[in-house]
Amino acid sequence: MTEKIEELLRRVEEFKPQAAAEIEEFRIRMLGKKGELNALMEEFRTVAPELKRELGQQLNRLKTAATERIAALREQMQNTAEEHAASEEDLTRPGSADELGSRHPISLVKNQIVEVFSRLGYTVADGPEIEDDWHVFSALNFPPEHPARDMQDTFFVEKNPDILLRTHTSSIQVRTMERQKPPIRVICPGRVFRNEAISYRAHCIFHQIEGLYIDEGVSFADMKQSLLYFAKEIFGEEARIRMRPSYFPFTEPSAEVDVSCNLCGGKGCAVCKGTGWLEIMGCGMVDPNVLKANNIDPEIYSGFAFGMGIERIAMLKYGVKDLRLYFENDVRFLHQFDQAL
Ligand code: 2U9
Repeated sequence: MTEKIEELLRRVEEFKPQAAAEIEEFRIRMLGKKGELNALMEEFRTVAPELKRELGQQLNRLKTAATERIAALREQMQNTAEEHAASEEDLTRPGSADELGSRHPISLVKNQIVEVFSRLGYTVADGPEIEDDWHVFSALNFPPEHPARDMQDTFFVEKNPDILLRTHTSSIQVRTMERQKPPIRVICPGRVFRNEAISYRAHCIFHQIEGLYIDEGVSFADMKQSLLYFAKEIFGEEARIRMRPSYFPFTEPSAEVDVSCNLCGGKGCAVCKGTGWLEIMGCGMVDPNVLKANNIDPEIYSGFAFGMGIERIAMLKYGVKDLRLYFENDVRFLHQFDQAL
């Protein structure tokens, strides 16, 4: 009988249930009415009186061990089930939405401008940001001593006077003329670099968009009408433009273009500083020297070009007061353009 008790004790210790139902089965088999312990109790009645004391104690130990083990296993099983339930996703909860980004205002305005000119038959051209002197200065009629060629104004790569970061996107048009014969009608957006101190109104990196149209018989009147169309598309149907004489090495004659102030309708306000006009771009008829330098005969062809800072157009369109906001990528600034076109 002692051997049987010891064997049952071992089974109690080694019992490792996988599910709660197995514990209950085990309890019935061990402690139930027709279980192992009761069977031993029956046998106990028939043993010799001198063995009763010792065997009685052994039976009590077995009963206690089985009862305690069953209680401990039940508790353990309960805790595991609770932990499992807590770690499990509640599939009935609403999903957490991924936050959507928005287009950067510079991209928004660039896309709008490209769209306007593509309706006039322009195609988009691209080019490298690291350029050489020819494509940025020489092919564009910059004289050798022009201040833009100075270290003060231009970033040179490893102090090599021939390799530099483009200061305007005009180098893209020069590369277009190398590849393509007139008629040429391109719009060139891109990032440009100038050695300037950073402030609310200037940055060493900014974005330009430039256009070039070369064909036989292209006139100043064509340019004026194209730019008026552009101004109306970007600033509204009531927009008007005016041109003031200016100077650029690559165009002759050259002009600065103003648009009527879209805030006061031209009456004069704080934004247009009482003038009723806002400067938006520069333009001009391509200088014959530029055509010649790019193997285009100025006796046959003429053309116009224009250029504008995208940051400036976006400032005027959206009322952005500080240029630095475009580069900081503060989501509070960027999210204001969620609904913009
Ligand atoms: C070629 C020939 C002519 C591009 C032009 C401007 C006038 C101009 C400035 C506006 C503000 C640059 O961002 S800004 O600082 N640009 O005023 N740009 S005409 O003329 C060209 C370009 C390429 C072959």
